[in-house]
Amino acid sequence: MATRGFTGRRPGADAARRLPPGQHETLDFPVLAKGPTPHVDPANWRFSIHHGPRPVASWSKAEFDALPRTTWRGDIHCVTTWSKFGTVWEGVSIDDLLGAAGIAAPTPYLLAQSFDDYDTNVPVSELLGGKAMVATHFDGLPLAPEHGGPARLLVPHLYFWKSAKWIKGLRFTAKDEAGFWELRGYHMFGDPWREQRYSDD
Ligand SMILES: Nc1nc2c(c(=O)[nH]1)N[C@H]1C(S)=C(S)[C@@H](COP(=O)(O)O)O[C@H]1N2
Ligand SMILES: [Mo]
Repeated sequence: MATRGFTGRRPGADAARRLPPGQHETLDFPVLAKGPTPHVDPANWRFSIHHGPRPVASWSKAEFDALPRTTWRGDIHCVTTWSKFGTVWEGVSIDDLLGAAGIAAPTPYLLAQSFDDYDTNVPVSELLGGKAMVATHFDGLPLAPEHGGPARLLVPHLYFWKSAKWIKGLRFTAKDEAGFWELRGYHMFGDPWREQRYSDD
């Protein structure tokens, strides 16, 4: 633990074990997005699930806030090579979301869709079993707008572009359909431990 946090030096044993290949630790929380932070008013916010074009379930902010809550602590990894250790997130797990909707996943794939016309594809199996949530809080505070507030997807075991900020819903798709960055050369799956940065990795 002694060398944790001393950036610019060789990582200590703990950091080395926690860092996927080609990554380094950062103590900041960098902000990255394809465009400016969209204005998302929590009063009008709705979260919806679609199966293809068909609406399946939808929640207002108040309804969403009444769903069962989950906390997750761990490390996140951005494809631009920073990793951040020991982040703490709170929100609604995808398991609890589907449970509240009263459905089982109707297809093996989905697109997370955002208010800034961003989307990203994730296999449903990577979101279930407590592996992902729609996060509303970071480090005990409501998620800041630049980090995706009021709510973002959190899929911490995949590169962070899969964690769609300003999320408005999930759309189940029959096939694995490429999202915004996946259409622009990024990997369809994005496992940091297998260094799946670009489509041919
Ligand atoms: N809606 C939306 N979500 C997004 C993005 C975006 O442009 N729009 N960028 C992605 C990328 S490329 C990264 S690395 C992370 C950055 O999250 P952060 O700004 O909280 O660090 O958000 C991801 N989620
Ligand atoms: Mo990114």
